[in-house]
Amino acid sequence: MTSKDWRKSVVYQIYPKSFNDTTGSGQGDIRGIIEKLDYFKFLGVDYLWLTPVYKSPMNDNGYDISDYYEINPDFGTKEDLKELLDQAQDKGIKIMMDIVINHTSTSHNWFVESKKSRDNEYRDYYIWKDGTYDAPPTNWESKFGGNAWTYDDDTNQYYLRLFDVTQADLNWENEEVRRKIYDMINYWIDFGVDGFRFDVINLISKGEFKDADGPGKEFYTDGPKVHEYIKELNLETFGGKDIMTVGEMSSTTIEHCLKYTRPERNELNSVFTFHHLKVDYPGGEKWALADFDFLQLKRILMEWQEAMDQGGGWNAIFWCNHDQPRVVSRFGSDATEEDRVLSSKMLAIALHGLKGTPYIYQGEEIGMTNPGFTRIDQYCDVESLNAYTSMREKGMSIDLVMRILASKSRDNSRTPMQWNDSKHAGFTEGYPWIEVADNYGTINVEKALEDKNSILYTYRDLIRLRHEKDVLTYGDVRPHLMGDDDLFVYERLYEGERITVIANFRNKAVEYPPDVERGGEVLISNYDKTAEVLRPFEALMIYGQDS
Ligand code: TEU
Repeated sequence: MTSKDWRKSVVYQIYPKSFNDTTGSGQGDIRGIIEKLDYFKFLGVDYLWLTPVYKSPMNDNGYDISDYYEINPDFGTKEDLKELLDQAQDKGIKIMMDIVINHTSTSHNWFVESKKSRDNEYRDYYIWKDGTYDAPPTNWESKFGGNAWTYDDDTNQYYLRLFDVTQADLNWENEEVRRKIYDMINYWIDFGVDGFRFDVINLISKGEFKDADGPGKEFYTDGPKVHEYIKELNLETFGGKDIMTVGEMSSTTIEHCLKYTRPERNELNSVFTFHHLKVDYPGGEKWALADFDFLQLKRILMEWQEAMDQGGGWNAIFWCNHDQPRVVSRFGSDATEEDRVLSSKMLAIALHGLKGTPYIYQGEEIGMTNPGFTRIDQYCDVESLNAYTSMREKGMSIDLVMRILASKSRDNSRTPMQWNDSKHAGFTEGYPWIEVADNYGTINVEKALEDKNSILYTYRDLIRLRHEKDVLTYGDVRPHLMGDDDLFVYERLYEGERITVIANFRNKAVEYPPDVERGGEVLISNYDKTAEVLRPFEALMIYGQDS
């Protein structure tokens, strides 16, 4: 594939720790990914994105990097990574690395030095500010709960950490920091990687350090110099090279995302945004139970589709990642086996017709579900454990807190990949670092491969269609029936071709919408034949001419 065609790619996200263990350690490793390359070849994906595999104390599962140039021995060696790149390349698959440059681990040598004294040469690599023992520099909240500043006894100052206490924010104002980051990225480009996912890249430019009315996001989200920094990053590293980039954008706006992705601005190829994944946060609160708001979901997805399309930007499109619960348990239904299969396929069809780069999160292609943990000792994620403590401190009952975690925790998508029905789902011969969901006897890759009607084959067909039909890549987006409570309907239009996507999000029969053109060939569906009405969770993609 030439660099010109990157827009036709489909990406598969791997969470290496939970993917495939070849050593019996209970944690997945790079050789485990190599072992499964034929599986990706079968699926037909173009890129694999690996969440961080660098040296790390793993307090946030690798998003706390202590050495950007080393591989965490739990995952293997640099030679393993090289072998993965080579073998993947032989099969026509490219590798994207995760780059975490908003912060480092506090075990990173830069921070260890920085913390030694106020006049240490690395002091200014991080954001140190004065405060008093009980009054931090500002009242900003950490994304993982509590105040965003941590007091250091030795030097009597606070350092900023928007995430965990062990994830200190880098000072991007410091040119030397930026230079070292660019050198590191160039090292990985020379190493042979084909793309990058930039972690929370829109948080790197901090503005004023003032108290906020809310959590303080406005002081560092899409901050004053963010575009300047990203342009510099582009120019100094991947710009002009055959490297695909996606920026993870926290609480961003369409206006900024157009700037991040318009090709002529030389920033990034594409963006992950999350507004559509907050439609089950009542009053903006993640740690609460609520049905998802279907009309809001459609509104947000279509607003981004249209604005990015018309403005010449580019979205990454996705239902799930390692920070989100499983989509079938969230926007579909896992109540019965039939519901799970139908609604997983429906969600896949609804998403893969959209404009942008589709991302598939490991296990989504076989319809993996939330594991339904019921005890706090089953959870590992730092955010979930903090949320547990804070909810309990507020006086919420254990029962309610456990139900909220079972629906919202990031660990929902971090349970081991379900390969077959043998012990621990074939993920490890040791003892898994986090429990395997107990439905692995029914939901696993081996079973899915044997059944041509499985969810896996729907994903495979959707990936093939993305490669075959230019209209899916380049077509304009035309939403329909935005006020309909049950159906998600849109068209894609390109050079006289039309694809219509109709998805029934409800577990009940619904009339076909009379005004939607549905003549043409059914490219893909989750039912054998069409009927007079749309059956429960029915979804189809229809291909025709645009008159
Ligand atoms: O996530 C950034 C982020 O803000 C989230 O999606 C976050 O997990 C969520 O808001 C919590 O509710 C990225 C990574 O994807 C995540 O795994 C890391 O923990 C985080 O950055 C810090 O590096």
